[in-house]
Amino acid sequence: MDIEERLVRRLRRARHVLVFTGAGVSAESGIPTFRDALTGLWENFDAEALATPEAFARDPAMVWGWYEWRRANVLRAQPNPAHLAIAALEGRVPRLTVVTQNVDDLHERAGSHNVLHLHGRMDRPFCAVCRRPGAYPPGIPDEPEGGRPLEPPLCIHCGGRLRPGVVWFGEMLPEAEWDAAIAAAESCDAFLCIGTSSVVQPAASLTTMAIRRGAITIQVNPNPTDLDHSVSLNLSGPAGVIVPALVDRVWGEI
Ligand code: BV8
Ligand code: ZN
Repeated sequence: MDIEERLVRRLRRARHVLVFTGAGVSAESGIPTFRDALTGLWENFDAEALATPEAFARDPAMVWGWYEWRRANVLRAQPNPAHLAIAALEGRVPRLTVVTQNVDDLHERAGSHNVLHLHGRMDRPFCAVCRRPGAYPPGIPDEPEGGRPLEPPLCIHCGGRLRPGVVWFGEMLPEAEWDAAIAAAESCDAFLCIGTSSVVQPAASLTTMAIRRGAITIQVNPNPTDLDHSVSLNLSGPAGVIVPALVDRVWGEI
């Protein structure tokens, strides 16, 4: 991988590396990105409109069906070389913090620990009324391609509807994870921004926090984003190719 030697040296000296990921890091695992056009039952919807408490209140079966279809995709997917390279970093840098906007568990299945999920996790449903945790039946839901409306299960404690364990638009981020992510962005000396369009706030502000404090910031994305001219280095290409090459080049063979 062709990176200036001075940047390689700065990365190797980093005491605290923060890896910040978005939906693009799971793209090569076959998971559509958040802003990829929706398909099937939801093709006339905009993800941002579906991922809201209002949409769930208006049509719980439409929203729950969408998450079940996505959850089936994730259960069938495998971590890709980008997830594996990020997990391999854990043993190679003095301190690593992984912060993700994704609601899948592919970082964990690749071997990463203590991943900070800013937007929740799809595998942790809870009751929309009493907020107690719910549980999915074991196995992969047998969702037809393109999905279907599906009534959410009811809470065993209060009879309320279960909802996906994600943060919807207009909802607050989980406080502990968000506070930890800010602390990491304020203290890291290297920041890898991988596979995100950087349009969703406040998550996207982590990159600008790192830039402001002078950390070396590297963006990995096959497409341009608003951060192209602010980061230290843009590596344009798919995460599954770029991230393993970057980790090998800087921190040794995976
Ligand atoms: C909040 C979980 C405080 C659900 C998600 C009006 C009222 C209220 C709030 C707002 C408002 N106006 C604006 C806001 C703020 C709002 C926001 O940012 N809106 C945006 C759209 C402008 N934010 C919020 O509401 C947040 N809460 O602000 O609370 C508050 C509360 C009340 C009132 C006021 C303020 C909550 C945001 C969380 C939303 N939930 N997900 C679910 O997943 O279903 S966000 C959703 O977007 C996903 O989590 C996704 O991860 C995230 C970010 O998107 P990306 O990950 O970047 O994915 P995207 O598809 O966009 O891009 C993929 C990228 O990958 C692309 O760049 C592509 O080029 C690249 N790529 C593709 N292939 C590859 C690749 N990269 C590498 N390799 C590849 N192979
Ligand atoms: Zn309940």
